[in-house]
Amino acid sequence: MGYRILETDDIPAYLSERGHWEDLGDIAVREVSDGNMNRVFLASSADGTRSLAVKQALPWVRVAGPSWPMNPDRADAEARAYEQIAKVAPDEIPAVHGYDPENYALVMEDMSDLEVLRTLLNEGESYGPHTSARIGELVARLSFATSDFGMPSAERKALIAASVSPELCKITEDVVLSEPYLEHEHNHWHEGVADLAVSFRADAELRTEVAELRHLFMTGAQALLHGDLHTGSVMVGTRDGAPVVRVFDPEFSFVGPIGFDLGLYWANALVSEERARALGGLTDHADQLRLSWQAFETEFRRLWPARVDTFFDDAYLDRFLRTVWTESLGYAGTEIIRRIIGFAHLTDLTTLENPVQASRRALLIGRELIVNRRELTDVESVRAVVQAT
Ligand code: SR1
Ligand code: MG
Repeated sequence: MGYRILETDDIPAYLSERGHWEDLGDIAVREVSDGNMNRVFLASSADGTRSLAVKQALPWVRVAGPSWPMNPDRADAEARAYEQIAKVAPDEIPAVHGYDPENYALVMEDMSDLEVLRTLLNEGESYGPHTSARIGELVARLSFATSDFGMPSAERKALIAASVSPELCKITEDVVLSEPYLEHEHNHWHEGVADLAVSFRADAELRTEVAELRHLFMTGAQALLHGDLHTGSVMVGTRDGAPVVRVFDPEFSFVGPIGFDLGLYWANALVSEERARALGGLTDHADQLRLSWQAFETEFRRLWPARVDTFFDDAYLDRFLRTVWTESLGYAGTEIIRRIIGFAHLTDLTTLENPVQASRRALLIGRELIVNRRELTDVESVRAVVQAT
């Protein structure tokens, strides 16, 4: 039949054809698309006992429309990433009930009982003690298992080849790692930060550091990444009295530098902190970089002795983790900056009545994280940057 773009009314028959739903008299569907790229539908039975999510990749960037074409095979990357993450952190991703490569559609667990982390934070809620630790642990498990430390060399070469994702990587290379530092039609910003946008474009030191991070993103095939691990890619809540953290939307997944995932998470935490500061509602924001890094490092070190060979010894582990830390800070800086003067902005700031002070602070913190990342050797030094800004 070929690729067809699904509308709300198509979902019942689609789920039935794919063997996911029997009683077509008892299904209600609504579209809940929210991200920049794809469409998402929720199907549920009248009594609420059954529900499923259908996510389909469109042949364009959803928020831009057909004027920005995009290969829908990014859904293949997402399905592959879920398969890999399921091997090491099955409880931290949604259950995938089926992938339809002809229609680039995933049928998944309905997570509408959970909340998007960004939404909660924007409402003034705290992270709680589990969220960032679970994120750090997930990144450690996925990155260790798909690195040369945790996977046989030939298997890893096959993973790298299977995970090549040129179009999605190009988006990141452009909208995250170059356009904000160039004149580009995608860029926009609040007039209150216009001077910083101009000065960042003329900032030779900053541009050279971003060039290094961009080049590493293009060449540093360390491990399979989520690829877009911001607070809008995380859902949190409670089920049966236990905290639940689910990471979703890994369509930007590819084999890249481990620090990219941590860096994106940290950037979004830091921007959220600036929102909370602007509103006078700071909660546990200042703890999140530490909690996620400690969990990442602890888990990576725990996994290490099981797989280490005589060449990758403990001294090399220390060196490797220091490098991941430094690169994570750099990527955090690029993510902050692109979310304020690039294409895709954050509701953390755009929904503030007056976003100028928070945006300016975030931009300056972002620049510091990039330019001085090698000197910021621990969590306290990063906190000192935030406090000194
Ligand atoms: C054109 S897409 C811009 C952004 O949306 C996605 O969610 C990624 O963050 C990407 O960089
Ligand atoms: Mg997304």
